[in-house]
Amino acid sequence: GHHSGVIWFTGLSGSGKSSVANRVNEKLYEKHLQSYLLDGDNVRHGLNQDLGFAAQDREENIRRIGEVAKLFTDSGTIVLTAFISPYQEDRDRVRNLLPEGDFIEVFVDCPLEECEKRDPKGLYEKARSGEIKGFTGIDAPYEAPIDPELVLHTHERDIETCANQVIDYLEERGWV
Ligand code: GGZ
Repeated sequence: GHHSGVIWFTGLSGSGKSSVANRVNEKLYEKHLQSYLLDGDNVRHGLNQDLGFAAQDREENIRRIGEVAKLFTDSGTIVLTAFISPYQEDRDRVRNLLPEGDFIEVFVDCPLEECEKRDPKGLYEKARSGEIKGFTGIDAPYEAPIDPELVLHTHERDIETCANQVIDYLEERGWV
């Protein structure tokens, strides 16, 4: 059978959250499952365009995303989210919003040095030079998940392998 719930990807900028989440979303589509991906492109530019990157803004960002994700699950949709979500407390709050077992925390574990080397948008360079202040991993915190359901090593495995790891886990859990 199929189950609705939230697959919550967390990790540094450039860790590969969006890439893996997009690939998982495609694979769910191929399995004829209803799924939806929430990410910076469709949330930070719309619903949350009033929010920046101060700690309080990030908290509110994650709170709203959690509420939206919950609404989507009410419609029977599997929700994937791809946000840095740097605070354990904020992630736990979303977990506690949902019925037990409906929240899968996926730690996209990529070393900072690798994210910085990738620097697809040149943001790390700007953070190092002080042009951007409060950048996660440089001068703002990232709290790695304490007890995530899944850990993906995106610096050692390709996107396809990581996406399959998520799908395998969903099969184990009986979501797909
Ligand atoms: C972290 C920032 C910042 C700061 C802009 N810190 O690589 P990106 O560009 O596409 O991903 C980052 C994105 C992070 O937004 P989130 O909504 O995921 O963050 S949080 O969950 O912490 O609320 C990066 C860009 O926005 N960006 N300034 N200061 N990332």
